[in-house]
Amino acid sequence: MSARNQRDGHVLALSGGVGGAKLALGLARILPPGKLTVVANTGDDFEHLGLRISPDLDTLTYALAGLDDRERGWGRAEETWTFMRALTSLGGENWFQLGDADLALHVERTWRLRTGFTLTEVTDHIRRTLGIASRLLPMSDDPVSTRVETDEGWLDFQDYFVRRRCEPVVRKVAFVGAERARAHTEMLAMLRDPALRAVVLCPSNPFVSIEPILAIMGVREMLRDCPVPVVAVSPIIGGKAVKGPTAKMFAELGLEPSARAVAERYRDFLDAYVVDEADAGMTPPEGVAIVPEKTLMLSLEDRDRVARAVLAAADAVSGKAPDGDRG
Ligand code: FO1
Repeated sequence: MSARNQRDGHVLALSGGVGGAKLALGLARILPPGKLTVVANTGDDFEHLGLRISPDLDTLTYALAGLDDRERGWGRAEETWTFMRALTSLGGENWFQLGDADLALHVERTWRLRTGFTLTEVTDHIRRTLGIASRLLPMSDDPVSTRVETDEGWLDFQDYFVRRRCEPVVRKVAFVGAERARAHTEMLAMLRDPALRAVVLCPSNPFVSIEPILAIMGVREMLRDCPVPVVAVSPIIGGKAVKGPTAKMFAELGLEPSARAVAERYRDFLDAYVVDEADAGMTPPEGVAIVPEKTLMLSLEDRDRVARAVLAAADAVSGKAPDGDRG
């Protein structure tokens, strides 16, 4: 089959970690196997205790493999913590929790990267061994590091997010390396492929999960010229971020923490915007269709429902009648 046919009806999703992974799983569950490619933010990646850690790729991997810890939102279910206890007793840095099974993933990735595999190759190897049908790609194989300027100076993202628990006041967010990084070729090819069904922005933090992807050369421009519908799900419900520091960051960056404020940041390429019913009354940016839905995703059924609403919104924009088997 030519690449074009293979991509007929294919969906490309852009995602960060926790919130985005819920929708990515919903999309994977309702689409035919292999019809979903998820591009993950790698701005959160960092080296810790000599290990190469890619938190958003990990969260997406575990969610798509059904191995994720639903309460925590990150890391593996049924985890044990012998390594962390032993590390602590050795006086090691224990602010970043690494479960025993999770540790195996970081060791395997670090070893494979060190022997010369790319992050794309390592990610593909891991998702295949875990039986994940969807493709999972880093936004780039080049390093991009999200850093936040706070009232205590510049901090690496995990330092701010985990070690300091988002307490410092954020003034600016920067994506170091984004201007030099090469966007993943698969992502670029998909962004200009009219055979695609939709491009989906998952409900992740716009500042530190979605915008690192958009900051890479060419990505935002290609989204603007995308030949297929671009649909986003709001990460904010009724002025409160579902999880994580999104609403606090909005306030500290002087932006109203609302579904509308997020839509404004995507207005130059967005076709449709799935918002919670609590935000159904918002005035959309010019040319953006608003789709009210119950967007809080706690159960698997919630994930499926929101995924269906996203695809229905995309089909409505492209005027495709959603036939049965299209999920
Ligand atoms: N988040 C935390 O709040 N505390 C942790 O100790 C922690 C450990 C961790 C280990 C592996 C991993 O893949 C993710 C982990 N996360 C932890 C989550 C991670 O920091 C965030 O999910 C993303 O960076 C933000 O999207």
